[in-house]
Amino acid sequence: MRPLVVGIVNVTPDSFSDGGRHGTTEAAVAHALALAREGADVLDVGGESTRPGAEPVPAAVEAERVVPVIAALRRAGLALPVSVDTRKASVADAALAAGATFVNDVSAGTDDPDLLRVAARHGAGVMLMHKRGDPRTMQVAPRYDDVVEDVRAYLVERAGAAVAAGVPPTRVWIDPGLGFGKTFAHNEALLVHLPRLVSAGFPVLVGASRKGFLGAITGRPVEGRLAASLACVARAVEAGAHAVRVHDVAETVDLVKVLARIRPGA
Ligand code: PMM
Repeated sequence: MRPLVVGIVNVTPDSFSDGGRHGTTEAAVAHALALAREGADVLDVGGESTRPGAEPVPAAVEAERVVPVIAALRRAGLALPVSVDTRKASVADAALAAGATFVNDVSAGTDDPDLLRVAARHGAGVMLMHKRGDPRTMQVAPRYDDVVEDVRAYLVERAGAAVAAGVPPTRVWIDPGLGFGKTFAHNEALLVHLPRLVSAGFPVLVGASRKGFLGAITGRPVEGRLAASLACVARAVEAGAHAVRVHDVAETVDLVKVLARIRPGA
């Protein structure tokens, strides 16, 4: 099976890679529908930037950004699964009521103790990401004993918490959280050893799209990192990832379609 392509719909004025161009509901909806036409399997709608250095957003502001977008997508007849990228139970609750089917939480249910229960009550899936610290401070000298083992153990523990809260195990995805409290070397190690995360037994989601470590390798600014991002998608596919979270949906869909045909055993 080819991995799922999760298209990123940032509804934030300060998103690092689209600079707020989709800051209005209408623009975000149009962008989301375009990603659906390009072949996205899931749309991930987020109203709080979690890039390094970003300030937290109040729940009411975040909900005002994402809920109208999700509601409008359902009104437009969108049938794809939609995830809401939030760390807050109240935002998740409103987004799920408006038609989202997954909660993508970069804090893996640790920032808000109610979030996993809210997801379970709605029958939603969860995407649980590893991060170290919060966006304001996470890139200050992150250290691990063994980054791959630390991330794997954390995600297995958090997946257990989601299952204990009532989320069906097949709907619990885990994500190494590239760029979240990690040096460039940590990100590279997590990609090299991705099969160890896959062997944990939960579907693995990988988000490398346009991230800073790709700029460090290639010397390119955010808008020039498509090929670098696709290289990470190819690595994620090879390692057995279940899904990839990307900005460039059309190119990623082409890549995974072709790879699915030309790999040994395809
Ligand atoms: N990265 C960002 C935001 N949310 N969620 C998951 N599950 N995994 C990620 O890697 C991830 C995320 C930051 O990137 P963006 O600002 O381009 O969305």
